[in-house]
Order: sequence, then C-alpha cells, then structure tokens
Amino acid sequence: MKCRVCRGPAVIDVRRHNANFCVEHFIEQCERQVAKAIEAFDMIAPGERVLVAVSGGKDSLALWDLLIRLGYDVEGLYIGLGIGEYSDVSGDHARRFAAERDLTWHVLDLREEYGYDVPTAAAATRRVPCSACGMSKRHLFDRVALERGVDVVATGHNLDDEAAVLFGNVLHWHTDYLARQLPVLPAGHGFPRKVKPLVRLSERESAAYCIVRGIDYQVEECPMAAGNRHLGYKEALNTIEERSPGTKHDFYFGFLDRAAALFRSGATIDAEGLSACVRCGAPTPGEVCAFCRLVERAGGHEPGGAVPVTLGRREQP
Ligand code: Q46
Ligand code: ZN
Ligand code: ZN
Repeated sequence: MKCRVCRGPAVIDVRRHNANFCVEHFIEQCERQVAKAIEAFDMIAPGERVLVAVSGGKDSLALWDLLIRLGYDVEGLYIGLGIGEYSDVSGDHARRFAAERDLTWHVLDLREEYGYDVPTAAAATRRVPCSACGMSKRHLFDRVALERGVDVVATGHNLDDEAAVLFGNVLHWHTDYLARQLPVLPAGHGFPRKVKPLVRLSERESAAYCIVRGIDYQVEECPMAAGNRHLGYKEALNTIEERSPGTKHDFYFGFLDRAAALFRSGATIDAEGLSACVRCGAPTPGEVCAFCRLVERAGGHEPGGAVPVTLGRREQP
C-alpha cells in the first residue's frame, strides 16, 4: 500500500477517495478537507473568533487541532454532563489536550451551574437522554458564545453523523429538520453561527487523524446513547458504504446540492415570533424557553457563580 502523494509506505486507505496516504500526507489530506468545507460553505471568515464544542471524543479534539493548524482563533468549551465515569474520563481527555498545548478553554458543569445533570433531566422528562442533553448543550454553546463575544460555534459532526441524521430524517420525512440540516446555520436572533467543519471527513478518518497526531481521546461510547436511533442508521449506512464506497458522501452532498433548497422553501421557521425568555434571555417563541423549562423539570436552578470557568491561557484582549 503506497501513499498517493509520495509513494512512501501508506498507513491508511480512504476507499471513498480511492487513495492511500502516509502519515504526513494523511494529515495534509484532513487539513485540505476541512479547509475545503470551510471555504465551500463560508463557515468562518478571516479574523473571526471560533468556539469549539469539545466533548473529549475523537471528533471534537480532531476539530480543535485542525482549526488551530489551519490558523483559526479558537477557544474550547467543555460541558460537564454528569454522565458518571464517562463524563469524568471525557473531561480528563479534554483537559489534557488543552494543557499539553497551552490552549484557552472553558468548563461549564451542569450540576454545579444549574443543579441538574443529563441522567436526572432524562428521568424527569421521560424522554431519551439525548434529547435533554442536546438541548442543554445547544443552549450553553449559545450562551457562552455570546458571553465570550465569539462569532462562530464549531461542532465535530462528521460525514457519518450527518449522513445518518439525513437518513433518519428522510426515512421519517421530517421535512422541517431537512430544511435545517445544513453544515452552516447562520447567526441571527441572538444565536451565533453554527458550523460543522468535519463534514468532509468520516468517523474512521477523524479517529485515524487523532492516532497519527498522538491525540488521546475518549474511546468509549456514551452509555446513554443506547437506544439512540442514529446508531442503527449509521450501521445501515456502513453496510451500504462497505459495498459501494462513496455512497455516504454522495447521499449527503447530493442532498445539499440538489435537494436541501426544496425543503427550505417549504419550511415553517417562524423567526418573527421570537422574543427573549423571561428567565435567561434566550430567544424563544413562548415566555419561558425550552431550556429553562427543562432545568425546572429536572429540579435544577437558575445559573449561579461566575461562569464559565476559563482555563488555560488567556488571550490578551
Ligand atoms: S453525550 Fe448526550 Fe451524546 Fe450521550 S446523552 Fe446522547 S447527546 S449520546 S453526543
Ligand atoms: Zn506520502
Ligand atoms: Zn430561558
């Protein structure tokens, strides 16, 4: 197996691109794919500040590393979800990554800050944990982004994630979700721009990137993901991809090129009716936003203390 670029010994084959790469050229390939996604979808403009949502897993740490290598002004945000040992180990990986590289990052712990965690919120709402978890994370990314005055929130969703979500949305014809399933969600109504710069990299590639870059990450899956329907969609797509490499890419990017706009035109996104939540100030169609209602149902409280806690190096203003 030879590297496509230098003909030296290759360490990874990327069947989707019908190519093998050595360590050096695989790193370059990942950088190129991320740069291409950022440029193609206008994710980050020169000089903009970026907040990376860091979970301690392979995707978010690969993303943080790649954005730094590409020269972006990046800081991290880790949210303590309170999912037992999984969260403790994830937090340790994030901490070590930031400390070894002297990076600026923030930690916000749900239990300390709001008096609840993902397991208690899931039990209180009697819904799948990912629902309460996702809502909490989105709210806190927005909040910290506004507090820090950053322009963009970047998340580590990769091609496998996006293709699986798309597959689920198509299977159930969730047309409102299809209208919003884009690698960039523009800023507006108090929300910062949201971007997914890893959409051109597969899960396997982000794991391989971490390995060749010596990035130690949380390898365990979240224990609360069991029963998450996306895992089943991922497995189904993996079976198809195995037989015809490139299918996930064609499915997702074909949707963006040829179908996404059709769903957007029929979407019922009513931004006009949004006002500020009476408790937290976040934009909401009602009086109290869904996040504040979740905190209340989970037995939590309004935020206390000076948060987020900023760790690592502070940039000069
Ligand atoms: S952390 Fe949270 Fe994920 Fe665990 S509970 Fe679900 S959403 S699976 S990225
Ligand atoms: Zn090479
Ligand atoms: Zn609120």
